Amino acid sequence: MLYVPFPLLQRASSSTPIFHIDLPRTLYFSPPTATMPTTPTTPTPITPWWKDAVVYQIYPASFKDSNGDGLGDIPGIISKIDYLKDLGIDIVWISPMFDSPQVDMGYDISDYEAVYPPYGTVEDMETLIRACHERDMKVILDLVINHTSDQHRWFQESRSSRDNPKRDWYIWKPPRYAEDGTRMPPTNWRSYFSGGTWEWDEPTGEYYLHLFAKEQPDLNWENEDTRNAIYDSAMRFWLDKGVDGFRVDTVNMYSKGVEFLDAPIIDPEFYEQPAWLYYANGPRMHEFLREMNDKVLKHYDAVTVGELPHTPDPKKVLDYVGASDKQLSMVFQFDIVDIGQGVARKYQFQPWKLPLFKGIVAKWQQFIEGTDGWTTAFCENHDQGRSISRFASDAPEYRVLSAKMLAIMMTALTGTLFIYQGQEIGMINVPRTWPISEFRDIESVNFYHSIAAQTNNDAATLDYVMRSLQILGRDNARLPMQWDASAHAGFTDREAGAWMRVHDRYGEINVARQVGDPESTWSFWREMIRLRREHGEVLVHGAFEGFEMENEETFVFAKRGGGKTVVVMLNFTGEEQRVEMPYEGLELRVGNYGDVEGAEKSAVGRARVLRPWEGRLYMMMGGH
Ligand code: TEU
Repeated sequence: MLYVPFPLLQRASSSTPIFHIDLPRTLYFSPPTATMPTTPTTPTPITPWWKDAVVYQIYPASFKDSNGDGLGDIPGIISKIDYLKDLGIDIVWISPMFDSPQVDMGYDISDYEAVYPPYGTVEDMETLIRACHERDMKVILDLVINHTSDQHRWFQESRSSRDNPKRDWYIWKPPRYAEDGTRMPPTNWRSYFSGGTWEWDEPTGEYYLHLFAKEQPDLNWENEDTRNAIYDSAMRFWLDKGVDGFRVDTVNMYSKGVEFLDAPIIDPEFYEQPAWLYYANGPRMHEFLREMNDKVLKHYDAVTVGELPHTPDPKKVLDYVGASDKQLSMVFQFDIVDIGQGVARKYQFQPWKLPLFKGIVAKWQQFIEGTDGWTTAFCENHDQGRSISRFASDAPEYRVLSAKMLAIMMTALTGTLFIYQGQEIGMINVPRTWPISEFRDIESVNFYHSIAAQTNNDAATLDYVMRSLQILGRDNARLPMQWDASAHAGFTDREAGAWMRVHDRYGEINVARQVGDPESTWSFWREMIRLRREHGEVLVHGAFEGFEMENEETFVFAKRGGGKTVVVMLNFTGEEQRVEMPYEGLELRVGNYGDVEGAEKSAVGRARVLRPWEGRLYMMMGGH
């Protein structure tokens, strides 16, 4: 193995930028391809505005605090719009900023038409929307309509009595009784945040359903009045204020079906069992989404990206994203972010090998080929560990290389590209040493305590839980954004610091340090976004082909489209690896080692040697 210390690599890299792209920043449309006839015989379909877009997700609590209370806010976001524009972002997605008791960080909404006061006001949101539109950027919000907060007035009414007109807006069921007369919930379903999905309501003598926290009761989509109220309050209210679409939370769980059956036992140590088979992708799901489009979305040309867990079958995914069926613009299929999760319990980390990862990427790249569906390219969000720590290496000598290697991969993938805040500077997971008391997420904290109770605080089991949380825990993505090396990473002026601990290594990994540095992860992402835009017909829209898919060390794939061919070679190890160039006549355009000229010197025929965590992108104008 050839080991080159990282600082040497940095110095060795050429001082002239490796990119020579200076295109006008016109967005949203693919440039016409070379093969496109000048006088088409059939009308050329216009690419929707959102396909070529690069989306940036903001988690309001952790992005930027403007008023020194330790919590991010909307004026803080507004102050960073130019930062996002500069990076090359087209669409800003704001995670929930609605009024909420914050049991699940705002995914428990008590009023769709109000903003959580510590984040700001509806007027602040209007200013934010305007600020984005003035810069040719779009804004999408989170649409959380599987459930509300138990503090929402709809639920308050629903639980007030069995004959309240809104009783049927939520899912209420009578108890079952065991043979000995013990009261039992209607099913054995496990909620996402540990424990069961049914909460007993003593005053009215029934259980209500909550797939997530007990403070997040599920809405009853079977009731037409409920659906119409959702369309008005959660959707039209904001579309009328100018938002350009939605990321649709848990988009496949609204139709629960009519039968409520016990789930099979796969985790015998608990009564409650994973039950998504019974509540995901239910019988009326597509009907509901068509209705939502027909009644609301189509009147606004709004984009939707649905969150689609528990759906491994490409045919089923296509049922949601076929353009002619007018349901969703695209979805986040979960295979890539589920990597490493346990089957019966999410936070029971399972080691995995690269062919699994490659197979997943290939599958969700290729499933739309020959169809009218569309896909997404993403590997991070607010529910996931950081990609460098999960899929590459966050060791000090490899962190930057890993970040850039993954940036090459992500920006070369077909579909709409989503970047999560901090990904552009290579933020990494929390250190292994952080105890559970530093974690804030209801899912992680509840899981830890449920296992502690069930094992009587068994040290080895809890250590494994902590290891799993350190890799997969949602809090990894929720640490305050690292703006600079000053106190609290420049996220807040509050003396006591942010609402959640900042990462120990913010001094090395922060925006201020990277923005002016042409060798930084941030600059690399920016240039890759520009390259993606310049070659959208192959990078955003091209056909994907994978090579040596069983190889456990490297990932080589090609993209073809618009008369262009691209080959991407990625080394997922800390050692040198030999790979084969699948096509001839390609030129090296980008490399994460920066030495584009030097990198090809060692090439012999088709053989190439990739250095640790090296990523390269080759290109040829003219297809095969
Ligand atoms: O997540 C829904 C979801 O389906 C889960 O996979 C989620 O990723 C979670 O980690 C459960 O293990 C959405 C939001 O993204 C999440 O933040 C919310 O907590 C959840 O809905 C409830 O609204």
